[in-house]
Amino acid sequence: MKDLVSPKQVAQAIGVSESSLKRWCDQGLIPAIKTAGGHRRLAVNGVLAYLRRTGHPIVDPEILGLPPATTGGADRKLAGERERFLEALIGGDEALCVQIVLNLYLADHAMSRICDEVLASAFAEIGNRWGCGDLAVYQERRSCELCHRVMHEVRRALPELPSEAPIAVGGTLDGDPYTLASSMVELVLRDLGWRAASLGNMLPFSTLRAALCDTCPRLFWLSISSIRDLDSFYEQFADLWELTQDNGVALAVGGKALTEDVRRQIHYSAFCDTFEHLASFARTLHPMRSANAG
Ligand code: B12
Repeated sequence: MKDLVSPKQVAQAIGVSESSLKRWCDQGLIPAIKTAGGHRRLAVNGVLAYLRRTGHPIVDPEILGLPPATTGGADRKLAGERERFLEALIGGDEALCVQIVLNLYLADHAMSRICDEVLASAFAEIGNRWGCGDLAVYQERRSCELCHRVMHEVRRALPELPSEAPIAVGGTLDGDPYTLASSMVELVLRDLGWRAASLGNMLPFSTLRAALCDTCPRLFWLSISSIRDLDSFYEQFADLWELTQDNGVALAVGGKALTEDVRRQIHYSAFCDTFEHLASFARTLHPMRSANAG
């Protein structure tokens, strides 16, 4: 995806006249900056936000640096794209994966639902096929790498956030190699208007406490798919919880390792089975527009 483009390029990419495009910029519908020479330049993520809001289609995505067949506008159903995404992921077709997710985003599906119903659902199936020996280990690993690259591209497509947007940070604990869920949390929250940043994975509690004090978030998240030592986890988690409470920070947790037994031993603000749960919780802290329901 390109960063900045001219009004003429955008007009060609979406099949409208350059004068209409300039009018939309002047009306503030699409954010534009002016170069030193006085020429307008448009950020591609700002253009995509406009296309998402209005459902306007793209006719020549390559001008914007998007994968071919990124058409936007179309009435795309999540269920219809799930299988296509899974096969593209397993086949290692990165451009097709990016295109599928961007088209769902442009069709105004909430990122929480795209992550739950397309991305996470694909990995559940990859786990099943791997468990049955129907998928080579390299295909599973490549799918993880590819999914991270897809999420990186989609994150660039999301609009800039105002400096007053609430902050959210989080990651995974030391001993937990699962990276996908935390990156998805970042996307889901950014789509809801949060300045969310995943701190990465394998983070010792000491550095999580430091991050919490340094970044002053409104929301802190932990994705917990694997716990190395339960006793030390309970002890350190309790300290982290206390720190969140002292600083007025909400603590949202999720992940397979948080069984009912484990959850009974810890305190948190919200446990989320899905990204939709997280979106509902996040909206109670910071209300935002709701995207397409379907
Ligand atoms: C990818 C993967 C790996 C990769 C991860 C790489 C990476 N970069 O992340 C690697 C190679 C590390 C791996 C290793 C192993 N894996 Co593995 N793995 C998977 C797989 C295919 C996908 C997991 C994933 O990331 N899914 C995508 C995320 C988004 O979905 P999710 O974790 O289900 O999260 C959902 C919710 O929990 C929630 N959520 C999660 N975190 C959070 C956080 C917040 C804040 C919120 C709001 C929500 C939320 O959001 C999601 C909503 O749908 C699963 C299959 C499956 N069914 O889960 C197997 C799976 C989990 N692995 C399994 C196994 C057996 C292993 C290994 C033991 C294999 C081995 N012999 O080495 C090791 C163990 C590693 C360890 N220390 O724990 C089994 C677990 C079986 C069990 N019951 O325990 C599974 C289920 C595969 C299977 N069908 O057998 N694995």
